[in-house]
Amino acid sequence: MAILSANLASSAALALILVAASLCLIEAKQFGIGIEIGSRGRPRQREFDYFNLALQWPGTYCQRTRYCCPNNACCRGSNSPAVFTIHGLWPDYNDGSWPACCTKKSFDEKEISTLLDPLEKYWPSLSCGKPSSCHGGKGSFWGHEWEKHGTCSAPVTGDEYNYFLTTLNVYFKYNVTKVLNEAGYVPSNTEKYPLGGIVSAIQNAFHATPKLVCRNGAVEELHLCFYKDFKPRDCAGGSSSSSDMLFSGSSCPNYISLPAYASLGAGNVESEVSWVPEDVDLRWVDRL
Ligand code: U2P
Repeated sequence: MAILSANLASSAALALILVAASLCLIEAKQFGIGIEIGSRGRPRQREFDYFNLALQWPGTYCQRTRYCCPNNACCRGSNSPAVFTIHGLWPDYNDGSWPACCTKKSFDEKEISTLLDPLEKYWPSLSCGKPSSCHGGKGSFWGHEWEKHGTCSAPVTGDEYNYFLTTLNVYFKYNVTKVLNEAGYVPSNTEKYPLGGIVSAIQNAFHATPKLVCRNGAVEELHLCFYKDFKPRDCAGGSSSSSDMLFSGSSCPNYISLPAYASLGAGNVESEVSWVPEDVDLRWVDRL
């Protein structure tokens, strides 16, 4: 009898622990914390829903450049990029949140040494500032993107080399600059283009709706979204929303500009841009 009641007590305690554990998990999910407990008791990243290929428009970013240094692509003069360049490949959740800094793997530039040419051309930093790394300290733009987003993409994109290679391949396959140029949306410092026209051009080409981010009426970022097999999908949830609904909360007005790169200091004075050594910590000051 004593053994029976001891068994009953321990089963009840076990059931209580299991219920409490599953309640904790539900709560974590509801709050979008994105952390689950793995089989060995270690925190595990909640599976993300889709990829966001974030592109930046140098014509807009470079207008804010106040400091130059060798690795800031805004400072390349006539060789400065005239195409959308890569900001990052971000794993996202459908609720608008995202995981970040998912493993302890630090960035090692040696791992991507064979990709440096295309990375410098199509995934350059547009700033002299050094973004924070996930494990304290400051690092390169690529290091920041890998540690913050690449480590969370790893279940699909694998190691550092494959994260950068995959991102370049998706970028080349879905050439937004070409699509827009062919539809007549060419860089201009005088024209304004209808937001709906730009969105439609991309929808027609890729059969998915992008997200645009503007600053002072100019395109600053354009996001293309993908399922985890890299088939295009809408960036804003729901596939049948009209452009009007999708862009009602957008940072872009109905008519937007796609500024051409203007040599630094043009319109102002060349001396407004000062050159600084590579290792100075500007904390992204020229992006603010
Ligand atoms: O949008 C401002 C910054 O928030 C981060 N962001 C935004 C959307 C998203 O899906 N994922 C994400 O991380 C970006 O931070 P970064 O990668 O530049 O550190 C973005 O710049």
